[in-house]
Amino acid sequence: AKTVYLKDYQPPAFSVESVELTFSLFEEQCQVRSNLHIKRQHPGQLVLNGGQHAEVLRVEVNGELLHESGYRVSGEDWVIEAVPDEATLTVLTQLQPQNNTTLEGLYKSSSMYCTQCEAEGFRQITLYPDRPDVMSVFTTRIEADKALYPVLLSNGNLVEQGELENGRHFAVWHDPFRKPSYLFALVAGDLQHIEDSFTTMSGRAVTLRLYTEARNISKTEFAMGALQRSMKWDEEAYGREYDLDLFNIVAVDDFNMGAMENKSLNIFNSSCVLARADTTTDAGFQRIEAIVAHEYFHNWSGNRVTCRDWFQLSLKEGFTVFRDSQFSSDMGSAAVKRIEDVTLLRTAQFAEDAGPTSHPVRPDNYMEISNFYTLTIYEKGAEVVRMIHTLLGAELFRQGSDLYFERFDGQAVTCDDFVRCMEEVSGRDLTQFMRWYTQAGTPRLQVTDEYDAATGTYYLDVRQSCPATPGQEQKLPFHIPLAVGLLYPDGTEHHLQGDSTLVLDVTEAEQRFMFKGITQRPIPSLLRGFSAPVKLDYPYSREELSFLMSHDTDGFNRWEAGQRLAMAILQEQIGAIQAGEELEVDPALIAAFERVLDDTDLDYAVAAKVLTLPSEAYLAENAQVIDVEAIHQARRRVRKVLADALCARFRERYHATEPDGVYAFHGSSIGQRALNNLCLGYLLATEREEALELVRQQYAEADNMTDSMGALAAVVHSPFTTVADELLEQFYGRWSEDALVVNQWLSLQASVAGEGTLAKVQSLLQHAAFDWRNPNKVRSVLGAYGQSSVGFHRADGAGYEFLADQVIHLDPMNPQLASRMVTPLTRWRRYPAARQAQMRAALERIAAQPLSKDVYEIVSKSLA
Ligand code: B3K
Ligand code: ZN
Repeated sequence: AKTVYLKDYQPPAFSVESVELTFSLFEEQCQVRSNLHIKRQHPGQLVLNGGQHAEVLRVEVNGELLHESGYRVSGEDWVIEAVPDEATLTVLTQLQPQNNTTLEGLYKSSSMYCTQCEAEGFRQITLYPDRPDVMSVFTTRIEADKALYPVLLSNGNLVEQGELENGRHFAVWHDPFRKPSYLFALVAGDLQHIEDSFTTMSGRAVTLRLYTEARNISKTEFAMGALQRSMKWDEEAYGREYDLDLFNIVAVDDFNMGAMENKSLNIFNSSCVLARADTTTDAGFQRIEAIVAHEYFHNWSGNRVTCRDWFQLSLKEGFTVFRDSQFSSDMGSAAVKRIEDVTLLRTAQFAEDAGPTSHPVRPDNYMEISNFYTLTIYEKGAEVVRMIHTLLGAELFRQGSDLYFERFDGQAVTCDDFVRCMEEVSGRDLTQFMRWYTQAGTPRLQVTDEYDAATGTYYLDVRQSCPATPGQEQKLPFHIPLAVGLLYPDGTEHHLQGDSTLVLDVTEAEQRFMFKGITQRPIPSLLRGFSAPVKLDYPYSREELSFLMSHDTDGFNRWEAGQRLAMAILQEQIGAIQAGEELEVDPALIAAFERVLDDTDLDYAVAAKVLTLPSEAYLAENAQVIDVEAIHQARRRVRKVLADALCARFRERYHATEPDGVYAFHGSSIGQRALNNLCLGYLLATEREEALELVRQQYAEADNMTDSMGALAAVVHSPFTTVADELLEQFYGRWSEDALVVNQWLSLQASVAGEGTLAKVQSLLQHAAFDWRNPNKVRSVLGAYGQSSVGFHRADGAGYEFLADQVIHLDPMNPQLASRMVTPLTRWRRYPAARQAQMRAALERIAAQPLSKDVYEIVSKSLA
């Protein structure tokens, strides 16, 4: 497969001033006629991209059939040799959406047609300069059978509709905003909708519609509210107003990603938009609210201002994730949101950054761009924007974003353009900061300190480094905002330049910071709020961590101190298990947990986070060599010790926080349920029968999915397998008609860390509820299985063999999805030698197959 390089970027020779598309949809085939009005901008050839799903029937230039001598085909691209500087091109293609299982381009999901064009799906519909820096005005005519497809949607405004012969009808949509082809969308189906409205800050009345198949209409209300909240928030927080009279959201069942921000016609994976209290957990609601916001925010950060090329993907994704995380913070608990974001980053993104597919926030090469919709582009990209926000402060950051949107409205730009706006408004030099965009890998900060009582001076010595990553042996120092506070042993805080938190600019490989007027040796609170995506070492004693857990004024760092304490204790247990020794679990952890359980003033949701031990994935990420069994056993053991020691406390807190009345999705009751379910989990970890009774009772009485799932998950992950099987069966019996609930049921079973999981997963693939064509099902089973700890990492290597077989099976159907499923195997270098060999063998077996570009890129990079 060919590699594309950032350094080879050339602006397009031709612009497309406007484009008219006509889709004639029939059951056996669809025809697409496209008229492109092109105009020369630069010297060079006209390149039209094509794809294997679009059969080209005819190409005309200014109404004349294009002769064979007039073009050459290179791969799937058409290079048109002789074309006037201004011309109209007509392209006729034929598609078979019903056979398109890649879910890219135009395809069928259930009974509806829909499109997914980002990044390079539009070329699967028609020949087109399918690159984000070609922006055009689209007019789209759709013709289809009226009975089967009463609803016909595309971007912009509906300008015409009417009847045709043979029971067919048509609709014409016009989008006045210039946009790249990746933002084009079309939907045709038998859909119901709900409607509401939003009045923008300048008084424009916007009609909001949410479309689904009839059976899902009762799950649409929450997303509609989330959309309205997002529209309001973007006006208040960023001054961004919606720009058309209509905004549509459509839910589809078969979708490779979460959702897509097509101009005025967002298309969502049904799992990321449909919600109801009895079918959706609190976490599910929160995720939906965040994704609705994310896609809506793209209207400015992505659509009005888009990316020049796909290397700049984080320009829109990093910024938009940052924006949606600010929104979620404002809607709920800021501390909890930060803890969740950092948890995801430190487990999944750090692991990616330490693996064979590690890449910078702005990559400089790729084979298949679909492989670059990664945690690094999204989550680390958001952290990079967040650091700019920290360095500039909220006010200057807002000025910078205003300047960015104003200056580049209607353009396709780069990450440098974004950062330059931030430099201009602030007068800060962000040249060194740009290394966050170009250097991959997670930097490490090693901090030590010194206190000179005689002069009242305190020193922090900071040393930074960054491991080598593929293609980048040496790293230059990063510009790292390090937020610090200093606490005295009595719990008071030293004020640094009038504030409790000071942001240090770490820019050198080794740097000393000096603080004067320090009256006693302080305990440093470092990297407050996780001010940079780095690994931080400081030789904290367990006493200091316990102290920070109670006294730090930074909510994030109070949680972090608890995590560090638990990590230290878990890591020594792992060591003991490896040495075949018994080691007492440090009572400091029990005491710390007890204090949290006794603190009834502490926010429930925060308490639930503090009482959650670092995950096996996080322990693995922090291990030199990942010993899956030892990690699993150590965490189980510590959990059991905590549960036994604090059993009465957990029972008290469980009963004390009975949720009040009927289910409501709002802050305090979300926290209550989180804490209740956490306590229930610990109670069951004692393995006492009485805990099992509580589980049964909660399961039987629950009026919402959070509590049903809380009970079910607790027992499924426990040794009480008979009860687990009984409840699983009951659950399926109740929900077998609801695919989104069944997916939760599938993934719960596939994620069990146990010997029996492989056999279970094999049987789930044969279950009536499973469907290879539906990515949510595949993710629920294979994706969850890859995360099942000792369930997947079996000593006999059968988990790896199995996953390789499934990837080989899936790749011809859906390369994008197959490529995602390979991820757990790519991390082979982190495991002991025997596992390495087994994982490599599985990868080599995949590599020996004829593969899609997607899977080939991931597998070949992993074996390199
Ligand atoms: N921009 C889309 C991602 C599309 C991925 C295509 N392979 C979703 C989002 O980030 O909002
Ligand atoms: Zn996005």
